[in-house]
Amino acid sequence: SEKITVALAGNPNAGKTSLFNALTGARQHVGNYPGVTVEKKWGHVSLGGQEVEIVDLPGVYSLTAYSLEELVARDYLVQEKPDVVVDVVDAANLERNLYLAVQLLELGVPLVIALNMVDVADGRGLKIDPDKLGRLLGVPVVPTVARRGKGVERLLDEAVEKARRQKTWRPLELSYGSDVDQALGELTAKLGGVGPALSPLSPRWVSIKLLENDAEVQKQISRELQLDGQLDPMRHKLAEHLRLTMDDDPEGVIADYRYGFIGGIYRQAVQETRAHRLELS
Ligand code: GDP
Ligand code: K
Ligand code: MG
Repeated sequence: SEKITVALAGNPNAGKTSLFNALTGARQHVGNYPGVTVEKKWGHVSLGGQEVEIVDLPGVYSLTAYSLEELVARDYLVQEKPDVVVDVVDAANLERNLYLAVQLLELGVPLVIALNMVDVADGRGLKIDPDKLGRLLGVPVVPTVARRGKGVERLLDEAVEKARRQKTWRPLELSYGSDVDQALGELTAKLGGVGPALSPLSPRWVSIKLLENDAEVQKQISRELQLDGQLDPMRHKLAEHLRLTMDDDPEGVIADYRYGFIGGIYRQAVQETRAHRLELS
């Protein structure tokens, strides 16, 4: 069978490198991503004759183009199209860490979540139901303690299984409220005709990035498609409307809806025990 590539994504300090080490042992390589001084680490592991390559992506909070790390991580996903992404989330800071998970779901990559640091979360009185979390997010969630190698075998099994099962990207479509959704609809319709040129990105994802004022995607669109003149008025109209009605910009509104989605899931999948509430008070 062909080699399967697994990319490890996650916030800084979520435990990516610990997981990478637990998975690959000594079979590691270090280099740089093309053209930038961001370190790239990759390694190999064999699973019942299946060769698996594991890539440790730079730690990021988001998939916007605000930092070099975010851009490198995003470009790697879009250009190299790993067979599956494992998002390493810090269970003790779950809500904040799920912001990246939601963006990976919106991008549509085949995804598995490593619910890492469950020992720390337990110690703080956070009871997280991994199966419920997985059902609500629509992806497998595997509890791990990367530092001690706990859960790592099952995680690798789930990742390989996911890579075999999901061969195409399936973007999660969230609502960002009626104003943004309407502008998204208009932009997506304009971009729809050039869909194949954007692959593996969906026209809707590109539209979201344009509304988020993503300079890299804007550059790419104006370089590869002759559409700038048609898209700018739509973006500006929405920005002006949101400024007047909500005193906010499209990025802010979109982020709020993402956090709303996350909050709903968190309340259903996580029980903050009395011990946790006492620790916070
Ligand atoms: P990265 O920034 O995502 O690569 O995170 P690291 O792998 O460097 O981990 C950050 C810190 O958390 C290190 O001190 C690790 O030893 C520790 N760590 C990683 N995973 C776990 C875990 O599951 N439980 C605990 N208690 N500590 C962990
Ligand atoms: K670190
Ligand atoms: Mg690291």
